[in-house]
Amino acid sequence: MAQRVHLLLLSEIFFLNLIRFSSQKDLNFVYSGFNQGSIHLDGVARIHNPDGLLQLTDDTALQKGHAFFNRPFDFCSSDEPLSFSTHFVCALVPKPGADGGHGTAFVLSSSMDLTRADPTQYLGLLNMSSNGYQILAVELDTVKTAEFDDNDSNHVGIDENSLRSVVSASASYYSDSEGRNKSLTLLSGDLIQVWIDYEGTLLNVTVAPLIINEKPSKPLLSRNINLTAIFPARKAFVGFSASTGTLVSYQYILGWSFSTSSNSLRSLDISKFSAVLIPMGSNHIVVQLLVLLCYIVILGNYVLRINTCG
Ligand SMILES: *[C@@H]1O[C@H](CO)[C@@H](O)[C@H](O)[C@H]1NC(C)=O
Ligand SMILES: *[C@@H]1O[C@H](CO)[C@@H](O)[C@H](O)[C@H]1NC(C)=O
Ligand SMILES: [Ca+2]
Repeated sequence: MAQRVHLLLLSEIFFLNLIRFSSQKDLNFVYSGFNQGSIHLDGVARIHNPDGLLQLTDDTALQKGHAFFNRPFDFCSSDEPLSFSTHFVCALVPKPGADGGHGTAFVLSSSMDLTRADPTQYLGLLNMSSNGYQILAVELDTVKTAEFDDNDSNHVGIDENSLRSVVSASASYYSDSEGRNKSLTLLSGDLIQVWIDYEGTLLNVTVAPLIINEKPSKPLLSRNINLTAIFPARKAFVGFSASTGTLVSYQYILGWSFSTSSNSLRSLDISKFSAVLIPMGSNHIVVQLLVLLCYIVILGNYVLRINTCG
C-alpha cells in the first residue's frame, strides 16, 4: 500500500513537472531541417526523410497542410513586455505550366486543430463563418482574391481572425546596400526568408531572398497588434498553414527558428537545408535535359575549336 502511495506521489510530481514544463514562458527552438518529434502535422503536410524538408502542400487540388510546434507559446505572466521573434525560410514552387496557389502563412492559433478551416483562399486558416477562431497570421499570398480586397497576387499581409488583412503590401524588401526597395516574387521556387518580430504591441514583418545575408534594416509591414486581445487565454500554438485550390503549388519550409525574446533567436544553418526541392514535374526534367544538351553542344563546340586551333 505504502509503495502504491509512493508511486502515486512520484507520478504526481512527474505530472506537475510536465505541466510546469508545458506552461513555461520561454519557447526557443531552431530547425535547419525538421524531424517528426515535436512537430504536429495534418492535412497533406509531411516531413521528407532523411533530409528533413517540411512540405506543406503538393500538387493536389483543394488541400491544406498544417505544421505546428507541439508546445504552445505561453504569455500568461504580464510583468514583462510581450515579445517573440521568428525567422524562417520557405519556397513556393510553381507547377510548370500552371498558375499557382494559394499561399503559405505563419500562424499563431489558439488550437492546433484547424481541420474545419477551408483550403483555397482561406489558406487552411479559417472558413466562411470563422466563429470562435483565434488566429493571427502573416500570409504570403499568391492569388488575388477580390473577396478579401487583395491588391495583387504577390503580397504579404497580417491577418487577425479574418483573411481580409489588417495591413498588406506587395512583396518587397529594403536593400541596405542599394538604399532602395526591391520587389520579390513569392511564387518563384526561390528560397525566401521571413522575419516576424513582435515587441510590446508592434508586429514587424520583413521578407528577403535567401541571398541577402542580413535582415533588411526596414520592415515591409509594421503594425500595432494586441496579442492578448486576440488570445484571451494568453496561449497560442505557432506554426504554418498552406493551401491549394484549383490553383496549386508545392509549398515548403526549409528552416525555422523561434524565440520568445529577440536576442536569443538562434540562427538557421543554411548548409543543413535540404537540397531536394522536389517534384517540379516532368516539364522540369525536360527543361533540365535541354539545358544539359545545350551544355554538351557548347562543350562539344569548344573542344572542336581547341582541336582545330591546335
Ligand atoms: C519594428 O520596426 C520599427 C521601424 O523600423 C522599429 O522602430 C521597431 O524597433 C521594430 N520593432 C521590432 C520588434 O522589431
Ligand atoms: C519601401 O517600402 C516601405 C514598406 O512598404 C515603405 O514604407 C517605404 O516608403 C518604401 N520606400 C521607398 C523609398 O520607396
Ligand atoms: Ca490576401
